[in-house]
Amino acid sequence: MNMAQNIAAGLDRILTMEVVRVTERAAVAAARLRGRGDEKAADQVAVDAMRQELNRLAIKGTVVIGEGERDEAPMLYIGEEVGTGKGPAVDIALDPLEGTTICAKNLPNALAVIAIAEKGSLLFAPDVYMDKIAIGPGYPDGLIDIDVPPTENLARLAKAKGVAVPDITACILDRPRHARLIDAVRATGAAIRLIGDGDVAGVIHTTDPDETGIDIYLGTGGAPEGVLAAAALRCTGGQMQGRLILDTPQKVARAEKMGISDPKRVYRVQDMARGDVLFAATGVTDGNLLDGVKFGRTFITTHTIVLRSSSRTVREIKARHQDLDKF
Ligand code: VTB
Repeated sequence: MNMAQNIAAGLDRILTMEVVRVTERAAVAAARLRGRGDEKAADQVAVDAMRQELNRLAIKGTVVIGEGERDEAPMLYIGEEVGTGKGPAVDIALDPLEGTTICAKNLPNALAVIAIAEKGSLLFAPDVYMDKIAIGPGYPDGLIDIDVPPTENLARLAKAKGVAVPDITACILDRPRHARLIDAVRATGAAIRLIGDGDVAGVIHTTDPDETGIDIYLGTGGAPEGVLAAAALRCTGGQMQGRLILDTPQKVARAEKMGISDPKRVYRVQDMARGDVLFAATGVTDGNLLDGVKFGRTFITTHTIVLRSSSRTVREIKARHQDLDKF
């Protein structure tokens, strides 16, 4: 494919650079409220900041994964139109502050996150739980399977990596609902990185185990977070499977209204994020892959990762912001 075709086929590549400002700005706003114990306030400033910057982008964007339904979220609600309106029609999944509690407690891996994709190419997921399993790139397709026991997935992964199971580290959200999963993983001798929140980061961490120390993500978290993580994996490579937990008739009905006819369907990365996808995340607090925002006396630094599926380029952007008034 030559470059002209490449551009015609996907998103305008200028967006790859432009999108950085969106997560940077949200991250800086949230970081000002790090460690203040006020999750709501941190989330609110991140939402405001992200929305302002998003509305400067030359796109005709629709939020497909956002802060919630219109009646519960005044800003960045599902269905909200964002951008200048003069530009390509795109779908947007976002989380201005992924890990509000992490930010409020000033713990690692809070992120400002966005994914922009060609219209119609992101899974329109209801805000329910999703069972998830993910590993990084470089393994044969189908190595992991959400329908086999975690011990089997760990054994398969260890074998493919050429290590013993106790050399594998799994990332799991620290929740009572994961007690049995945690016991099962521990019984194999594998290590667990228990995280308080932030499973978008947890999944992304599997893509670079040498850096993060995490080989596999297991457990249930939010479905919207699942789609965001899948968007990242579409760009970096890696495998993920997710299944919505639709355990009440109401949830099944809600999902059906969003176009989901098979409540038990297993979604792979490419089912959750198709077409050309851009993904950006800026660290709010220090983390395994990204540094948090640093407030210097005369400048602010931010650390962002920007990914694009069609070129599979991974960019890290460390920015020094000297015009402090812009935030
Ligand atoms: C995860 C995590 C989020 O929600 O998806 C989790 O990534 C799942 O919900 O940061 P519960 O908190 O109910 O377990 C968050 O913790 C918060 O959105």
